[in-house]
Amino acid sequence: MKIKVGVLGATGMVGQRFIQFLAEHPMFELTTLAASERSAGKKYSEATNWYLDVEMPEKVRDLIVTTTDPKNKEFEDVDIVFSALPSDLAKKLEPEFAKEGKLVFSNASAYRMEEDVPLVIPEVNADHLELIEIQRKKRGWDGAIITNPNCSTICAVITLKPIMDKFGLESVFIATLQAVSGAGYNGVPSMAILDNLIPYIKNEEEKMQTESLKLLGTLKDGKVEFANFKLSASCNRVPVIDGHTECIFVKTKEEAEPEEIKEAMDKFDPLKDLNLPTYAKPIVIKEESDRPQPRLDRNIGNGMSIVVGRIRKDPIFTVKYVALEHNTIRGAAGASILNAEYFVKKYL
Ligand code: 11C
Repeated sequence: MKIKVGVLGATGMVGQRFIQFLAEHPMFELTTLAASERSAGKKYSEATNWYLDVEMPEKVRDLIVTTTDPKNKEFEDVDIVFSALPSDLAKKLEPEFAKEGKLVFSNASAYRMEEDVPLVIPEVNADHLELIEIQRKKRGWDGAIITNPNCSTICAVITLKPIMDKFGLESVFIATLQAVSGAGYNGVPSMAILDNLIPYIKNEEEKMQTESLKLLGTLKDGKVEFANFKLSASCNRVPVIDGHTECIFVKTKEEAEPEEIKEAMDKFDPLKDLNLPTYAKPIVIKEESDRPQPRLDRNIGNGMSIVVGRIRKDPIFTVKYVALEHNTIRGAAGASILNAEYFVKKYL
């Protein structure tokens, strides 16, 4: 039997991506869509301004949107909620759902760095899910909050993991070129940045610098020991609709040739035998010297693969390369759904 699921923040950009992937899902039945008071009581098709490049699934058009109150009858049979709430609302509401026994798979940043909250990319640190038991005991919840990282963090960390495992990491520098959809619902109209670049994204560099070290850290005695290498990020908004590009410079502990790095990335496919519906090969390598490009490559693996190109020697670091991620799929809704699929397969 399918597990009943709901989406919090269903009318926003990431909420819509959740719906795209959950409307027809082999493990989950999407029954409940929640948003603000303004949308509640309306049919979903009337409550939302559908922004995506795919059609609104027929199944959700007539669903009546409810409010984000876990006591609403629409949440009665729901076991999992996916949260696309803005961070301030997530801070307040996600614990209310966890208290009511729901598993909250959250894309919000509110709880990512709390000691007892798993911050997970299943290909990288699935074992951190064990923190849930500590969280439940400490907070007295029947449910739990499980988070996925910021989109630009996911892109970098997936490519860094196979390098770290094989050669060790000493220092990493990342310059990002981030799509306007990362800025949320108002991002697309903000193509007013055409012919421009904004060299600042609030809190983004800090998130990349802290979340990456938690993700690549080791779980020991119920705590995450953060990874011990230096990471510096410089984040920029560019006039691309979907698809974050990152120029990544890596100094490894042991010597490594670009071909060896490429091989390690290409072989990295840790969950392939689990048959998770949203899983795709985590890293796809492009050989052409002008790839990856957002328009050509962001939908590879249904938007779930990180596309890497231009792996080459660097005169200061060991290697440098370019990575591309569909930021609202692999970097947000898809990441959260993959966490839930993994959790259900492993623990339920
Ligand atoms: C951006 N990375 O592109 C941000 C959006 O912490 O999940 C995602 C923010 C987050 O502006």
